[in-house]
Amino acid sequence: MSNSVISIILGGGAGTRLYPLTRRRSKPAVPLAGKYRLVDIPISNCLNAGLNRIFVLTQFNSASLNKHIKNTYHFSNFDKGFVDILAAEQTPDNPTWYQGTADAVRQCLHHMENFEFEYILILSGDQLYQMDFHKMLQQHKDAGAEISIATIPVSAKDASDFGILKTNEAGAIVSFTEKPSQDVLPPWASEVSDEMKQEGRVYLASMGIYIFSRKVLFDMLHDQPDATDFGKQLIPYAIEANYKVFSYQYEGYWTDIGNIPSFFEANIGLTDDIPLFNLYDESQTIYSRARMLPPAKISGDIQKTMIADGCIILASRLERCVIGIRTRIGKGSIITNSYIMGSDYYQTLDELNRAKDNGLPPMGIGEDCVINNAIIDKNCSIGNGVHINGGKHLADGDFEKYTVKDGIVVVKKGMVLPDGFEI
Ligand code: ADQ
Ligand code: ADP
Repeated sequence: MSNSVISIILGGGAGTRLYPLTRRRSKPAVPLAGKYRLVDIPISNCLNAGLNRIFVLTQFNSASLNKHIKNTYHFSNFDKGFVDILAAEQTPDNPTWYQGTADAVRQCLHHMENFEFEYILILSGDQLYQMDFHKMLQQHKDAGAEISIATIPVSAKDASDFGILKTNEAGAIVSFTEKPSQDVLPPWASEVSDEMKQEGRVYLASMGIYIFSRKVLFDMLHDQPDATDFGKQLIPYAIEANYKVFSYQYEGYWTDIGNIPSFFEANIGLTDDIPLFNLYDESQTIYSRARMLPPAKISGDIQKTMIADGCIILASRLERCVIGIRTRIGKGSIITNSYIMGSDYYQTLDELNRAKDNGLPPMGIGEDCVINNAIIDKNCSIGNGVHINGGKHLADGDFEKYTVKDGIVVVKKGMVLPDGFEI
């Protein structure tokens, strides 16, 4: 099957929804679950289905993304696999900047022309899920589809965030509306399983995961030069023009992680007793960079917390936290409901002494800190006795060292919060 499919991962537009995590890096490179990056999710889903020819389309060519891809995904000379980044390098005013999802794919088609393949699988770069693309491709072939869209039932509350569609008995999509407002929703309800009905999930939403037969995609992108987005223009056009567009219905765990609240929830959700997203399933491995770090060394009262390799933790208490690689936490600190991303390197003794001489705290989290409802980006130096109390009582805002979004405090990468700093 791998010879018949090319996969494209849409790695993100301007990246404003995940700001400030995307301040200095492209969205696919945002660290996830303590040791992964966002792009590892769609890439792993592809690799687990035997699809190993992958392009990642991104608006920014960040050093961290390049380095991560280069150091993580190696293929033998014999199986022709690759993960290649295709970045639009110009500014938003420049016409060659990707104008939208369909435009991004259109601008990159020439990179694909010379490959042998029959199908293109198009994926979003900001979703958390484990899906078997094998089954979707099989259904695409069996149904004689030209386009397949993965769909999932959602509730009325969520429906306005998605492309909503209706199918006939054969599963062919007969109508589609991108992000309908709440007042026009009711007629868009579909027949769904009893389980979904009980949960009020009666609207079939596009997951933004598409399979196109090769010629159909090339023809459509060529014939519709003004179509810049799949959801807004190309998919509605395909249905209107009577292309064979089918729904592939999925009912497993799938969530958007494209904004700060959903990204935060998805990470903290991993600390549940039985998380909805299973990192421990060997048949659906999530791949990431092998880093050769030492085991984590831990003291303290640790409840429902994931701790990555290379951490040194002396905290008083950690609860519902995700602690990323190489995190150092000092004595007496209490951290709850927080994602600490960790560090890219360990400071040397020289660096530590220099920081001390300059009155700066070492990298990591100091002693006697209290942190709740926060994301601490990588390489931050949090001094002793720092208090960060995130929650709905805080108004949204963007400050020099941190941003508040929906009550979640995000400390920007590499920031220094001096002893006693309070948020
Ligand atoms: P959205 O997610 O709102 O809806 P969009 O903003 O187009 O659609 O993003 C889709 C994916 O493409 C995201 O991963 C995004 O980061 C990436 N992307 C956006 N612009 C890009 C660009 N210029 N270059 C590269 N990548 C870019 C879509 C569909 C809906 C569907 C939802 C499901 O339009 O119909 O319901 O996905 O999440
Ligand atoms: P991010 O993970 O936040 O996207 P990057 O990967 O772009 O960050 O940048 C951090 C990189 O810097 C890491 O890959 C790390 O190997 C490298 N690095 C190593 N040593 C140092 C150092 N002493 N100071 C800064 N960066 C370092």
